Amino acid sequence: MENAANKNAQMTGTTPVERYGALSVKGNRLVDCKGNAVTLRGVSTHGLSWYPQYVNQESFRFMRDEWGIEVVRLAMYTEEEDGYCVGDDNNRQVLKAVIDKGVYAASKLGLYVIIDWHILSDGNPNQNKEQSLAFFREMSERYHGYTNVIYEICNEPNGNVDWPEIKAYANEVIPVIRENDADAVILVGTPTWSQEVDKAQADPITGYDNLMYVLHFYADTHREELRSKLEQAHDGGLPIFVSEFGICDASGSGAINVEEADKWIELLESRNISYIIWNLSNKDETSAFFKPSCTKTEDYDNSDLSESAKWFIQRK
Ligand code: IDC
Repeated sequence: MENAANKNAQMTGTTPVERYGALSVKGNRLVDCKGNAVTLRGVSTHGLSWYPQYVNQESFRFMRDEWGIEVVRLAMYTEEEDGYCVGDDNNRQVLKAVIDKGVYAASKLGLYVIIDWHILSDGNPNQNKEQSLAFFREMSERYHGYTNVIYEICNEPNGNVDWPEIKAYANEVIPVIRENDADAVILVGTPTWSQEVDKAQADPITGYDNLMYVLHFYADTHREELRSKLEQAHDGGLPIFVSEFGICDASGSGAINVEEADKWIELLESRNISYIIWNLSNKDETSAFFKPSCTKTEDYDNSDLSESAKWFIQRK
């Protein structure tokens, strides 16, 4: 990461959390504890049930020091692959232990960390709302003292669900988090796989501080049209956080499109919009950071990395 913040970090030896402190939202910007706009750049795990091995302190340390990563997103599927809402209580304990390990590692290293309720095939967040309420109650009780924790309450609403239903869901989950944690940044997904930020901008959630709205893109699928949707919503005052993107197509695989990806990053950087790339795994798909042949979970070499990973490390 050849940007000023990272060079500064290398010179001063400070961590992201030492540099920015407690984050909040001012207007359409994420800001640091001094009120200055901050752009976080980071990586998302794959599903925590699928690829828990990448959630470890040495992996995070390497990514912070060698790649300049400032935030890690812990993607916990709710339905797919032993998701939180489909397995038994033992499965839920296992997943929470991975989250705990991730939050602890990030905190030791001064990284920001996102706890992501990763709805996907369960496109309507209300489908597992009771479990979500219980989960975020527990998470916010546990981590309210951690200034580096960010909550993402619904990855990608999709299918037969529109903004009013998502908003109603958010209006139940947010107060549960706020009972324990008055200030943490909370990310809210938007309709159509977190693309319709225009709908949130037209009818934002009121009564709470430090909310941001999520936009996701996969650069070979989502191009100018989605960029202009982002620009309009952002110009209209909506605080936006790109908590997941890929430079391949929306399947998470296929050819990577560097030209479109560069246009996206230029736009995000120009507006101080934070962005997190999908995904930390060695799955045989182009969005995965590691080649299938790489089984390391720390101390990565350049030759272990996919084209997506190499692009990101250079570009961000
Ligand atoms: C993909 C994974 C893939 C997995 C699939 C289904 O890359 O290995 O089999 O999910 O669980 C999203 C989702 C994210 C998807 C990703 C790529 O948030 O879970 O991951 N994607 O399809 N939204 C748009 C794309």
